[in-house]
Amino acid sequence: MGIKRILIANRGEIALRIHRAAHEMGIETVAVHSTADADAMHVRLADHAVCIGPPPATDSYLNIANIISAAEIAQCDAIHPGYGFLSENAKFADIVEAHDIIWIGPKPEHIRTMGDKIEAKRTAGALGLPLVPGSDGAVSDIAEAKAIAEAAGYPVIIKAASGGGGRGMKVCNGPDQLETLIQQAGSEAKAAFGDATVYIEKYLGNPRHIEFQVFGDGEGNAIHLGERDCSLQRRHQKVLEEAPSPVISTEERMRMGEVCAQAMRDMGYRGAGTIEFLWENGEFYFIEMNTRLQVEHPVTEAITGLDLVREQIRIAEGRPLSVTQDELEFKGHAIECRINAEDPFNFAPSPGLVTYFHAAGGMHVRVDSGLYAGYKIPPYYDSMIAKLIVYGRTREGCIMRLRRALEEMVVEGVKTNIPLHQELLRQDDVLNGDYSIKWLENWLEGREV
Ligand code: MV4
Repeated sequence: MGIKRILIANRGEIALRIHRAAHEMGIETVAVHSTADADAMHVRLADHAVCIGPPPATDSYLNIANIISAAEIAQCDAIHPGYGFLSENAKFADIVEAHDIIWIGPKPEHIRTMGDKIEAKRTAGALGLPLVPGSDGAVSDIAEAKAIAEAAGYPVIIKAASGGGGRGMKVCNGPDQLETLIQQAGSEAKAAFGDATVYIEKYLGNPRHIEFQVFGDGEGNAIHLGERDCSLQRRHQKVLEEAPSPVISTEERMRMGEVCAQAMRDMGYRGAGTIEFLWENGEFYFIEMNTRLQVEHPVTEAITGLDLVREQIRIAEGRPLSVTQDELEFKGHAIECRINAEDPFNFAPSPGLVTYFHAAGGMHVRVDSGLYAGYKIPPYYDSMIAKLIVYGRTREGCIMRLRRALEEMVVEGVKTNIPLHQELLRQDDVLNGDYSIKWLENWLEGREV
């Protein structure tokens, strides 16, 4: 079924990204915005705009009734949720479909399954993905927990079933602390997510975060688009991502990518997905699956040449995947720097008036951003104001071009983390691709300011 008008249930650069794919397909767009975003670029570019509430996201970008009303009033036949906000809310996906509006996303049942980390792990295991050793489901009984931890081997990590994104995790070094930490993790999970369910895994000490991009048509066909390495993180916020991973060989990519794609075929998965692994000593361990488009999807676009948002829209229209696995080629190297309005040393948010903005340009340089001179960055939302995505034939060439692009980029009026990226790209470990999920925080601790 051909989509004619999409409501974009998001803001910032991802709202622009969706608008661009839609317009290139001849599809109209409707922006929604809070009162704080009336002057935002996503509102200016869209064909129509609807105000959905006051600045706090709970009253606007998370307000399901207002968004559905906006879609009905503006006669939209589809909704794209972007990332964050309502993108992984299965109830929202159900409501959208119940209103006979096309949900540009995975089947609600799959969003629900992957939202419960225990269900996600059980499903992934049944589909043949390699798991981190640990409990087969929730732990409640302490004797059972001790046996599981003993079998997995200490240290172990206690995670919340409703968690994700690193919240509510506890590392346990031996049996003496296990009971206390399980109780702590459970009550913190109850307070944060309304669900005290926890599970146990062997704690991996120094892994990399490697994720595979997948796409399914919902009818049993699926492909993988290779991996991204997202190990450079601070407090579970990714700072720089790259594709391909510097540590994965072509053979490993094809083998693991095919395991992921086959799992998606067996599920009948629909739309874009990301299968997250921890990687240590040459082994992959599934941790979570994200049932949405990710912030870092452009590095995959750069090395495959595929427009992932266009692909999402096509699938939502019931059309087949536009490429077969055999037609896909992974070519060259891409790196994304997340540009945040924040202090580059203490990471304090720096909202306010942008007095001057000059985006980088030139060959193989992409800037996804709604920033402009005179724009006032509101304090209510996350601090990411731009993504700089650079492509090169080789990783070395990509890094040289990225350094050049960062030199060109000018943002005045607010502080940004551009100087942090410039410093990062002078570190030998980063240049050599020799980093794990611990690297960035360790380096920041010893950094001279
Ligand atoms: C782990 C782990 C070590 N061992 N699981 C953090 C976010 C959530 N998605 C999973 N996380 C982790 N799970 C086991 N068994 C370490 C982390 C972790 C992490 C993972 C990916 C990227 C950055 C991280 C930073 C700290 C901890």
